[in-house]
Amino acid sequence: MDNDRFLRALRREPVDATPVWIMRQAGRYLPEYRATRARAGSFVNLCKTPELACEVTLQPIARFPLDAAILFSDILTVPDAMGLGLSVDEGVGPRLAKPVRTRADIDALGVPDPETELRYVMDAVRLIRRELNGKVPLIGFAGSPWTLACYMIEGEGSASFARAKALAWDDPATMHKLLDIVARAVVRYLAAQAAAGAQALMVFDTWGGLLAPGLFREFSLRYLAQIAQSLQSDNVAKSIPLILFSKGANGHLEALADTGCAALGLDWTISLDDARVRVGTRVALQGNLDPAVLHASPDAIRAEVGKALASFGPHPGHVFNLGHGITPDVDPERLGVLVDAVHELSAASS
Ligand code: 1CP
Repeated sequence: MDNDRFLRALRREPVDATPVWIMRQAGRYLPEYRATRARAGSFVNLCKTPELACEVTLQPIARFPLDAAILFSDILTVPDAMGLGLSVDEGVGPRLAKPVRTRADIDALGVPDPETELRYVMDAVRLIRRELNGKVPLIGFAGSPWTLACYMIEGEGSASFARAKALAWDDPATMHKLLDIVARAVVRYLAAQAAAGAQALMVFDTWGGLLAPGLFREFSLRYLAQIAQSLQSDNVAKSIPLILFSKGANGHLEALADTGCAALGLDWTISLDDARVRVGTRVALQGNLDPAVLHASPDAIRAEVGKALASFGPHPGHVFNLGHGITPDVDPERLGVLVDAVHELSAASS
């Protein structure tokens, strides 16, 4: 591995400069991404064609000195493989043709075999590893059971996912049945990505923060812990660092750190020093600038990077990132300013 800063930081080992990667670093803010997506014909085709998924994974790595690549795919490939039918239309967002609404719908679900129904993802992981040729590590990922269940029930994005919450309140046993099968699907999927060559794994619990504390523990945290534990009994995945990102769930950082994961992703509503004091040295931390900082001037971006590095302080175990994904309206040059600032300012202070 030419550059192992990211993996060292996840193990809380000293590094020469703080590693940085960006959620959604391959995406619509890059003209080269928009060109490949147009060639693919649709977002789903892009995900399902390993050569094209590999191409867009590598685009941000070619442009910026990022310290990790993330598999180009989507969390909704798993519901798609479970038979729900994913489409992503320009300007509309993801949609599932056959959402699950009844106990019978949920009883009919099975755990997909990653090397058949999700073979295109495993082929993409193998191809990306070959093309990266040791330049930077590759991150594999999946959605959390709660976040996937939100989309599986609703059939599309939502501000509140009220239909999913209503199922949790009205029929908790059925909700648990759904979360359990999705959790088992996610474990198999992540273990298969590790076997195919992913060098770190991340679980996106994007909608965990929509849940009140009791509901979060019962319907989100429990399944994140189940995933962390199950991966520990997989021969390959047990040695691969796991990052959990529960957006908006800062009230639960200690409990998330106790799941056995290697690192926690943080959104921008908590400072890195507060988070570090709360979780101690149990886990590394990944984050956490407000993505909107990329609309500010280069000077302001550098200043905010400096403040975040100072907030984390001179300790091992920081992976720099935004607190959520980069948005399509960002000028790519601003991301270059951020990445350079992370390396320069952290190297100067270490
Ligand atoms: O039109 C397009 O090109 C589609 C836009 C797009 C992109 C670039 C979607 C549809 N997905 C992706 C890629 C993607 N999705 C990655 C790629 C790797 C990277 O560079 O980071 C990853 C990790 C995801 C994960 C994902 N998909 C999440 C979790 C992370 C997060 O941002 O919170 C979620 C919630 C989704 C669902 C989804 N897929 C696409 C969109 C626009 C959304 C969000 C929909 C909503 O707001 O509910």
